[in-house]
Amino acid sequence: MQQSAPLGVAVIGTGRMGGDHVRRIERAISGARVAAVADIDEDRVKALAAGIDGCAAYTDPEAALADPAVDALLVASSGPAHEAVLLAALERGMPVLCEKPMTPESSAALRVVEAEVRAAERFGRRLIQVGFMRRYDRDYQSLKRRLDEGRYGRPLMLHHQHRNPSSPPFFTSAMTIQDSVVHEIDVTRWLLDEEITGVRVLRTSPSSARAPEGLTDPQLVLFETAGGRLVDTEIFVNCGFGYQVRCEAVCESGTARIGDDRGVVANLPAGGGGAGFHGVDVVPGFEERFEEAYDREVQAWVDAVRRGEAVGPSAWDGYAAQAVCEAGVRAQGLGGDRAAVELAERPGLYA
Ligand code: ISE
Repeated sequence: MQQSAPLGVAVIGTGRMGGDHVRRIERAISGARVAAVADIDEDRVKALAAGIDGCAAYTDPEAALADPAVDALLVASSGPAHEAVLLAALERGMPVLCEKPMTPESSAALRVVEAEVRAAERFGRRLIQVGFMRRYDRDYQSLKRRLDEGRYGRPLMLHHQHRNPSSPPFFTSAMTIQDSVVHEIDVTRWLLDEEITGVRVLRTSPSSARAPEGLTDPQLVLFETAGGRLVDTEIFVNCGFGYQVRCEAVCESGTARIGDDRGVVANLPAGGGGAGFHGVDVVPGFEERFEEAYDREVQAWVDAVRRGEAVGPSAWDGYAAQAVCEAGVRAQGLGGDRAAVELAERPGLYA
């Protein structure tokens, strides 16, 4: 049954992504309001709450959960902080939209899956949606539709390119897998509808001079899937020129590619002699590239929660992605050798 009052959402973690979600719920989402915000940075959280009618500020996420005006959580704090808040929410039967990675370690993700299975026995449904927002992007959705329709025949390979203009100062080589390639991991599992069974990572030698000391960049991450398909991802988090995400499916009777048909197609005069340049604009960051997908993701979550349902990427998807990440991080140390993905048995809740 549809809830009539707007859904009171507590946003946990109000940094770059959390702040963006607060603005999104306030300006672009119907049927929900920001009832509380929580962040360890007290000044930031108080300043944010002061600008929103009826919004409480907390430094302790669990205090936000206990606020009677809060019906649901949007978790955007740092990955290692997710497990505690997810377990507390499951204990209360509170629906959550949790930013990726659900938890950085697959053991923690599996604990969340197990707690959700127990909670589902009490509350009758799944409660967690993981923020793999590319599934809400129009281009990815239309690629998925075409592959599902079999328009090009059986998919055999995927080629992904994932480029960021620069990496934040705290970024590590492991985070290139856990924080960046995790999107390609989810998209691969979703587009091909099967699990990833092995990962290899190859690197250039040396890394790009743009990469900070100690960060391996770019890397080529190769997946094999349960059905024997091959997937490669170029991850380049200091490419310097902008934010670019592409995906090409190579199928038995054709190929389909997304990631170039957005923005303005430009012609530029020749730089120094000879031919001009013809190409498309490249957006500066992921907020611009995926703005609409974030809106659709959060709206789908709000609508489902108000109907008393759970939709979208599940805690199982969050766990499976982290298990692949773990193999990926191991593979980074194997000089191109294969690291097997270890996956627990999928509980019936996620069939
Ligand atoms: C960031 O957290 C994202 O989710 C972006 O989509 C990705 O491109 C970036 O590499 C991540 O750090």
